[in-house]
Amino acid sequence: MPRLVVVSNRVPLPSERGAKAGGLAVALTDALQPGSLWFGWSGRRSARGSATTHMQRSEGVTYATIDLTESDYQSFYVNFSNGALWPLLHFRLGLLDFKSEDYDGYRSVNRQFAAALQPLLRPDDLIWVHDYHLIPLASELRALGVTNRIGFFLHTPFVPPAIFNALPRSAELLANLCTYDIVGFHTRSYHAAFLDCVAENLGIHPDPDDGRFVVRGHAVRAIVDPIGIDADGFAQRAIIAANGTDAGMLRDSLGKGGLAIGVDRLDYSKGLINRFEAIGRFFANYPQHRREVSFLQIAARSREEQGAYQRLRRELDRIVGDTNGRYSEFDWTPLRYMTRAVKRDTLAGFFRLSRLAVVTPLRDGMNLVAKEYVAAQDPDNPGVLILSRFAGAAEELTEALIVNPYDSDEIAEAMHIGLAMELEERKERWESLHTKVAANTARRFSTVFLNHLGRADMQPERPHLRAIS
Ligand code: GDG
Repeated sequence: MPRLVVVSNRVPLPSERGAKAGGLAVALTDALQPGSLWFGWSGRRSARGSATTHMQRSEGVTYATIDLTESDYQSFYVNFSNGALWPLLHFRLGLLDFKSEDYDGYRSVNRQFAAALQPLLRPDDLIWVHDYHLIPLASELRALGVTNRIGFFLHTPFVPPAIFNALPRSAELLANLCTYDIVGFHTRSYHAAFLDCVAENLGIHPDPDDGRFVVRGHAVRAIVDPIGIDADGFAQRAIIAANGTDAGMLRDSLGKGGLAIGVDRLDYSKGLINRFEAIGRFFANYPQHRREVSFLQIAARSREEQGAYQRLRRELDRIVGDTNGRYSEFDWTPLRYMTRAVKRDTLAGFFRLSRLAVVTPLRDGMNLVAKEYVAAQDPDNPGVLILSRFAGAAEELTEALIVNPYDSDEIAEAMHIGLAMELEERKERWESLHTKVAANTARRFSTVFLNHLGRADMQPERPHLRAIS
């Protein structure tokens, strides 16, 4: 069996797990059989940068990491990846900040990744690259003579050509994506947007259903492979944690009132400003819910070095103050807001306690919180999921209350409807949602991707490999 080599910007080292398990680490747990290799950035900045590769083994998996210099970190990670690509891929052209020197840094770090990874590779390794930080990695590996099958999965949305082409150097990035053997997306609409970019920019018209096309003699296949979660495992955590100390303290603090919850990284793509405005509208338009329900928003801080995130935080602080000032009673706070991460088990327990989850990103590749909330519910008394139509998860989770995240009144109304919903309807909706969340697991996600990647060399057109080998 070929060895799996996972490459991602940040490697979740075993020593760092616990407080904050990211979606990627959780989704790949099953795929990472003993013997696999996970390669990427250590999360450290040092003067030596990528000169040394640090090796660590845990439970049979090898973790290989490199450091970045401060200037590479700024240009590659902060500026180009998160200051240009992230807003672009979330339809936020107004926030796109492109500088050619940052793009050069992005290319340079991808070259460093390739140079450090290449000596660790074996001829039959399957290489699976993750996310927008590493779009050029396959091109850089090919330039070093690597002939392995290489797949890429994009965790964000993909955008139509009219948006994609706004990014200077988008043509190079599209060409880079077309050097992978398999390119995976969460949803049919991102897949279609990518194929539209290929059609418009390269003049190649891929079959929209099977996503196969050939660029300069190289066969590429674009696939739809929605990421999932380990629903049973998460449900177990939720059952235990709902009876634990943290959930008990939260329950006590609510008195007779109910709980609504939001959990997101503190990111402008998550629609927090609109959501907080909706919470104000909710208490204004439906005063019968004052005192009856409290909203808990957990928004772990992220990317704090960027101006857009600092401005977002200031604005959220302002709205929380305004909402609580307006509606609080001396013994009731409508909107509880914390910007620290909480433990994953605690989160699972809080989900189980909550009568509503409000998941309203303006754009989101998938959104795992929506799936985790469904998994955590008590089948005999499930809560209601309110979900943005612009989360990838909305393509699957159609029995949620689907809202336009820009419409605060619609979100407020959905909260009212959700709280008033009869048990029978809640159960019906939840059962359909749960069937999907339980079927579309993290294991299925990686198995589907790796099956496609494993078969990639069965495609007839791979002349570049013959030319190199
Ligand atoms: C990207 C894409 C796509 C959140 N706060 C805490 C915490 N979390 C956990 C959640 C969930 C994960 O982090 C977040 O995953 P999301 O999918 O919601 O969002 P992104 O971080 O933006 O992830 C996204 C994903 O990649 C996978 O492809 O779905 O669209 O943007 O698991 O529960 N975990 C803990 N404490 C917190 O405070 N422990």
